[in-house]
Parts: sequence; C-alpha cells; structure tokens
Amino acid sequence: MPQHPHTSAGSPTSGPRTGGARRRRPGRLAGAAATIAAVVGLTTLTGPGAHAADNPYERGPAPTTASIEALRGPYAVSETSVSSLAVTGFGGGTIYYPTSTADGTFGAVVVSPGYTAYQSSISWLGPRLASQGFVVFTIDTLTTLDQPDSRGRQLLAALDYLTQRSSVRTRIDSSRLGVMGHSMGGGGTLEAAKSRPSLQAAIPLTPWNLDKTWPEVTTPTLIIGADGDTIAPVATHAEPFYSSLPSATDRAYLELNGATHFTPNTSNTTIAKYSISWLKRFIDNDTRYEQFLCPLPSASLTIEEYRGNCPHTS
Ligand code: 9J3
Ligand code: ZN
Repeated sequence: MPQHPHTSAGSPTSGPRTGGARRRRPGRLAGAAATIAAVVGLTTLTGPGAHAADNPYERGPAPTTASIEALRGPYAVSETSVSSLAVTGFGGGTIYYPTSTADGTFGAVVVSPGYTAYQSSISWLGPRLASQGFVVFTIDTLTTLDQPDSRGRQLLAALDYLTQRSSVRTRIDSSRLGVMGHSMGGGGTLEAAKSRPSLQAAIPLTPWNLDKTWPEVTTPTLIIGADGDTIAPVATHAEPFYSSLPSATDRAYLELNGATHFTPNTSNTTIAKYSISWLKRFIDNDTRYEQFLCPLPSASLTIEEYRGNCPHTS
C-alpha cells in the first residue's frame, strides 16, 4: 500500500524575514511572529507524525486479516441502555461505543433485529463492531411484528436519536452513518437506505422483503445471504435485492456457505470481517480496508459465493 505524501516538511524558519524592520516597526514583528506561530501550528497538525491528516475519518491501526477476524478490535467498549420509554419512533436499545474520546468522533451504525425478535438476537454485533471504532446501536422495534418498511423508519428514528439526543451524541460524526439489520430488519435496512441516501453504508443480513427491487439505493450496500435459508431464500430475497441495486452503486453480495436464516443471530467471523471492512471503507472512507474487498473474496469453506464491484474510488 503506497504511503501518502505528507506536506509541511518545510521549516517555519522559512517564513518572512523581519530583521531590518525590527526597530522601526515593532508592529510588523508581532505580525510576523503571529505568522510564524500559525505556520508552526499548521506544521504540527499536518506533520509527518499526524498520519490521520491524510483521512480525517481513519481510526485505529492498520488492519490485518487477524485484526478483522478477531472477537474484539483495538478499542475498549462501554455500553449504555436506552429505555423504550425515553424515545419515540423505535423501541429503545443498547449503545456500544469506544470508551476513549482521545481519537475524536466516530461513525455510527444502527442494527435492527428481525420478525418476532429482540435486540438480543443481534447483540453480538454491538461490541464486535464498536471495538473496531464505531458507535453501534442495537435496537428493539416498537413491536416484534413490525414489517420491513416500519423497521426502516425505526432505524432512521434511532439514528436521529443517537446523533441528536443520546448521551453519546458528541462522540459521533453525524455525517458518517450506516444501517444494518437481520431478516425483516435487513429488509428495513434497504428501506432506510432508499429513503435516506445520505447514509454511507448499509448491510442487510439474510434480508426479507416483499419488495424485490432496489434501483433507488445509492448507499454502498453489502447484502449477506445464507445458502441454506428457507425463510428468506436467497433466490427470492438476497440475490434479487443485490441484482436490482444500480451497478453504479458500490454493492456486494456475500452468500454464506453452510448457513441458515439464523446464522446472523450468533457470533460469526465471516459476517464480522466483511461488515467491518464495508463499514470502515464506506463510513470512514478508510482505503486501508479495501484489500479485504478487492479483489473480490473467493469461494471458501465459509463463502458460498461473492459478487460485487471493487469499491468505486471516492
Ligand atoms: O424477520 C424475519 O425473520 C422475516 C422472515 C419471516 O418470518 O417472514 C414471514 C412473514
Ligand atoms: Zn423496489
């Protein structure tokens, strides 16, 4: 991976000379000193030590296959529960977030469960993703029987709560948001992306929806299906959902091998590693993760099939 060039190798002593003016025009000396101070400050911000200046959204160390497969990433995680009584438009949930504020703000992701299910069915994703450097909100829905269109609205209500009213709102960069969900929550993930194109990433997990076509979606979308899904069979759900996304949209289809509709309900390293890569690449614009998405992953013991494009350059 190429090193990005850094600016500001120049010394601040190359600023304006003030020698001859010193006695006669002390005001200019003060002005020059301020200029030098400004240059020094700029040098400090953009100097060789400040790697994050290349991409202000990059968080955490350079990734490896081991780091994205690990049960936990580099950030210690805290959590806070949100009562359904304290919010409107969704059913409350649990926010998982990096404990430290030393690295600035993070992107954020809301995750919806499926039909008849609770946040507990997708809770493994909370600390798994948050420890990589995201604020993650696993939610309950208003009722467990809510349909995908309702789940899509609830994902957006939860994002709005998270960025505008939650106790962690100041830790979030509200321009870098994503949505995920299982089954009808995955169908809702597509609904949310369709109605809010400013979303930076969407990941439907074994998604279910009666609407089979999603040409309206421009948000980068990774659809994860399961080869043995008999509740939302990939042939009538995940595959047509993927195929109907515009080819100009960053999109991918990952079909899990030896998996069922409920595989996303327990800790799963294939789901985690490609979800982390997708969120990092598109929410954080972090091209260090492109190595895991492009060239496209090959079929393997855990991947039945992978389709998609290499990320369009931002
Ligand atoms: O959220 C889901 O698991 C959707 C699959 C389902 O039960 O659909 C039946 C209407
Ligand atoms: Zn449609």
